[in-house]
Amino acid sequence: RILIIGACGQIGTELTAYLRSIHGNHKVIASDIREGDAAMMQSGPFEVLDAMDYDAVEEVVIRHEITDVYLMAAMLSATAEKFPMKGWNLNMDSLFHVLNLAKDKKVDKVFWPSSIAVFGPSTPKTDTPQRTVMEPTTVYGISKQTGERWCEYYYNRYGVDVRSIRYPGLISYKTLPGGGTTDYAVDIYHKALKHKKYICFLNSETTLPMMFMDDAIKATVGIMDAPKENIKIRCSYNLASMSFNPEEIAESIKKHIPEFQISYEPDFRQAIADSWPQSIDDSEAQRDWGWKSEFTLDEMTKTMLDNL
Ligand code: VAH
Repeated sequence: RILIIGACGQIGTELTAYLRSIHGNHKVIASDIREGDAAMMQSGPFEVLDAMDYDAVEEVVIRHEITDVYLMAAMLSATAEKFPMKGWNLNMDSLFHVLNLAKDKKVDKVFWPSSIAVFGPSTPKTDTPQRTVMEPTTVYGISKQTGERWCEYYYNRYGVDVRSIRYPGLISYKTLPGGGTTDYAVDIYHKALKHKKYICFLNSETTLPMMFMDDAIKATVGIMDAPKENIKIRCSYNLASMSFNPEEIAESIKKHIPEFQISYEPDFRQAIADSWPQSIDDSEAQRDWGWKSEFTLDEMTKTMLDNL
C-alpha cells in the first residue's frame, strides 16, 4: 500500500487523486496534519498524522502495511523565511523519520521532493546543470539541499530506495498553493478571472522555471515506477518544463481575457526569486527514466482558465 504524507498540500492533493485512480482508493492512504476537504475525506482512507512524530508515522506505516511513502509535507520558501527553525525542523525531521523507516525495512520505497530552491545566486542561471555550485540562501533551499545529501547517504550506506525530483514552480487549479515564491503564477489566474487584474509580488522580468501540475504528477509517478537500476542519481533529479516571467504569463492570459491588466509591487519574495535559476537542464531525467514535459505556457493557460 501507498502512504502520502502531506496529502492536502498543493502536490499531495493531486498526487493522492491520481494514485487512487491508478491503484484503487483503498490502496492509497492519505495523511496530513489536519483533515482534508470532503472530496479528500470521502475518496479513501485518511489519517490525521504529524510528520514530525516518528511513533505516529511508524504506527500508520505498520497498521496499513505501507510499502511506498510519498513524503510531500514541507514548509515552502516564503513561509520558511518567516519561521526558519520551524521550517528546518519540519522539513528535516519528517525526512529522517521516513528514511529511518526505510533503513529498518519497514517501507520499501520513498519519494521525497526537492526543488530548484537548492540552487543559489552563484549557480549558473540558464540551463542549470544537474551537478553545479549550490549555495542556497533560503531556509527552504538549505533544507532541500541537506535533504538531498541525506537521501544519497541513506541510499549508499543502507541501500534505501529513495527517489527525488527538484521541482520547478508548480501551477495547478485544484488547490491553492501555500507559502511559495512561485505562487504568483497560480494567483494570477484566479485574479484574472475574478478581477481582470493582478498586482504581482515579483517584477515583470523575473524568469523562473515552471511546470503545470499534470506534468509534475507524471514525473513523480514516472520516477517511482522506473526500474531501480535506472535511477542513477540518488540525491535529486533536475526536472524542467518551461520558463517564463510575469509579463509572459500575463500576455498568455490576455489571449483569453484581452482586458486583463497586470501591475508590479515586488515584496520580500523578489530576493528569493532572484536567487534561483531561470532555466534548468534536465537531460539526466530524460535519459535515465524517460522524462518528457508535455505542457506549454499557452496550453497551461487554456487549461487553467477553463477549469477555474
Ligand atoms: C516555492 N513552489 O516557491 C515552491 C517551490 C521552486 C519553488 O519550491 O517555495
